[in-house]
Amino acid sequence: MTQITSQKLFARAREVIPGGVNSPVRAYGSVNLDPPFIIRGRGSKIYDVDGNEYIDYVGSWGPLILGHAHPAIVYAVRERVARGASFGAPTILEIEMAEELCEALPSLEMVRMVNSGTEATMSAIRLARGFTGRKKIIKFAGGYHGHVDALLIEAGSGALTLGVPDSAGIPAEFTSNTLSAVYNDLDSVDELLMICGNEIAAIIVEPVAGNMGTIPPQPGFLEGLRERCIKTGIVLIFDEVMTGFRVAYGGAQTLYNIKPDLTCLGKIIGGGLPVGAFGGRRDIMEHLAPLGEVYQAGTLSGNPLAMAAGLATLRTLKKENPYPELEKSSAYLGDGINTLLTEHGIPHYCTRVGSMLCTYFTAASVYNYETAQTSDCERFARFFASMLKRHIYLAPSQFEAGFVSTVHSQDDLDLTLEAVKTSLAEI
Ligand code: HOZ
Repeated sequence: MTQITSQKLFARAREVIPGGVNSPVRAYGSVNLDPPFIIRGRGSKIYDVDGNEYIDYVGSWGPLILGHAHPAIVYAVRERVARGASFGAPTILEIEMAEELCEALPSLEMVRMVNSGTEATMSAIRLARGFTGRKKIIKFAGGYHGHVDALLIEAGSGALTLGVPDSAGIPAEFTSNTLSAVYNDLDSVDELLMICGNEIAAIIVEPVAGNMGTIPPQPGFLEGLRERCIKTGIVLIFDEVMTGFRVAYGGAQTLYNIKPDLTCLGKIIGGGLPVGAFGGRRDIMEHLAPLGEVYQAGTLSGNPLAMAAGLATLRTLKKENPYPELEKSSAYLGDGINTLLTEHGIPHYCTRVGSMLCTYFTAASVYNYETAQTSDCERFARFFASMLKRHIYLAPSQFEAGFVSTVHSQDDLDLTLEAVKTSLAEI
């Protein structure tokens, strides 16, 4: 019998899937390796077809704050699927989800479910345009809000990793109303407002930038955006796809005490199933069809399986309030990595907000797109390979965040730091 290996599967995948993957970063191009094919996950660990066990800090790129195959989520999904996977009709679960979200996030008065973060940001932008009657939007360089045509301008995440921040296939007309400002730089926003402030429908921002590594907002930045939007009638959109229920139960808006007008959510609220949501001020949300004139729809929106998995996750988080513990374990890991890098004399800049963290291989302080790009990506690739060899599974890109979950044990963290120590000696 021929042995199944990741290498063979990758070759087979490349025949029928472009690049062998369904999302570019997974191809491991920027770390010059072939990706392991994952067969299962449990708790803090994932397992590949080659028989390796890894301590996982990707957590499906954020949603798995409770780890893999959490019993409450497994139970909820099993129980739901046996009663039908999708109806394309209203269900109680959607109301329960909307109520949970509105209760958790101070700025949410109404919410609409969708199937991905991309759909959430795309729909929020359309709604902001419909509400204000204005065309232009501002995003930030290195910000990534999914692969929406109008938002793939100086984009982070996979686009930044692959060095193609502006995608082919998007006519210039589609992005001509998208303006790019500098993250953590209110002057850059003011310059745009001065030129065309009254044409701007929305400012969309990740309150903690999580797609150019992890970059916290500097004091005053989010407050400054809030003030300017109030003054000019611009809709402030927080993209909390990553930060929602991650940096605090109520998201970054609770952590920093700022109320956006609209919020985009995803990841954790689906407990590992495909999901997204956008919501906010009632007077804005009421412009959505069928109440209003802004059209938005989807057969699988509010899908019972995603709602069940998401509700199980949110209720577990609410009941157990793991955030103080998560802060401690993430600080232990983040500080440990920082100390080891200093001891090895390797230029670095470590960032962390709660259980999101990043290590940049640079001597510069990192606070925006330009400074993130000073990182030595070759050194990151060597570090990544060395960690993977030691069974630590990190995001295969310098420009993605790492995620600590509630089930990473002290042993996991110590083994990880041990692996960091050995890896640093090799790079
Ligand atoms: N760009 C995604 C994370 N920021 C990666 C998605 C994936 O490959 O699953």
